[in-house]
Amino acid sequence: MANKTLNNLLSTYNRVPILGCHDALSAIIGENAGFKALWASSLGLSTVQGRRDAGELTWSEILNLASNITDATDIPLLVDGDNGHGDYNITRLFAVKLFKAGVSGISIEDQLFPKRNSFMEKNQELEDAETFCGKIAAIKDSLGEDLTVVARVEALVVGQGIDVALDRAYAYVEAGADAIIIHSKSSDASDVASFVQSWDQPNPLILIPTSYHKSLSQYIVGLKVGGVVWANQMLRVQVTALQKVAAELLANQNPDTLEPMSSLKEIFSLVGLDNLPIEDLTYQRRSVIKKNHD
Ligand code: SPV
Ligand code: MG
Repeated sequence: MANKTLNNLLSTYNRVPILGCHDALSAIIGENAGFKALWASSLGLSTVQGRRDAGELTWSEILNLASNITDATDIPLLVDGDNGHGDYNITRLFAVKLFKAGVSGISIEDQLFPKRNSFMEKNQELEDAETFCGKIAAIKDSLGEDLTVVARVEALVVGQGIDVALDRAYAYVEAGADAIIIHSKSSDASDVASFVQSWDQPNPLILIPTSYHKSLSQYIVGLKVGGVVWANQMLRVQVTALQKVAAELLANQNPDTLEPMSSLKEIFSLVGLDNLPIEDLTYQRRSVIKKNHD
């Protein structure tokens, strides 16, 4: 068992909803809404930096972005660590730094460097299982129970079958993975559902139903799943909203047409700016207690 809080959540097999966030603000909003865990999406983190989800953010940039999230929230953060951003040594270093930044878990996926977003047209290549197992073991040997290691299986994404996916998942658990993400870019959830039905290990499974959420509903009852990551809906809705605002402001120069819109008071309260006046009173000129020196 690794990071207890995240593992406890996943081990209830309650299909814990995990919110994909892309910065501290989206993470705060998720926590306030009641989510019990967060996913720092590589797609989200990259896109809000104007980068492509193809390994263009370095691991140290991701570390900084992830620490903005852990500083701002109190619920467990699972960081999408792509393929570890290098060999076992770099992957381990990245994981150790994430742990020190307050991250609860890292997900690494069995794609060759440089990674490509799973939804890109061209299939990416898988890393050989032995090399990938070395990355898992290196993290576990350094961090043991402190960090949850989630191994993400991309076999279905590249068109390999359930048997390959299962073989890989068993090997990753043997190497020390605490949980498995079985990913798919299909709109049909049947392969993912078969994988879940065949899985006989205690290590929880996590799903990311970006493309197959509609189809999943017919299988989900009875599926033993630890967590469900809603990876990029916050990002996508934000983009639509921002595009609409930009177009309307340019066209109308009238913010009233944008209502409902968060008040400044609400913006202040999201990050605690409204606490500052009382903090100013307490700390800005702290009264000095005079000692009696006689
Ligand atoms: C991410 O959020 O970056 C993911 C999930 O890896 S997905 O984009 O759905 O593959
Ligand atoms: Mg990703």
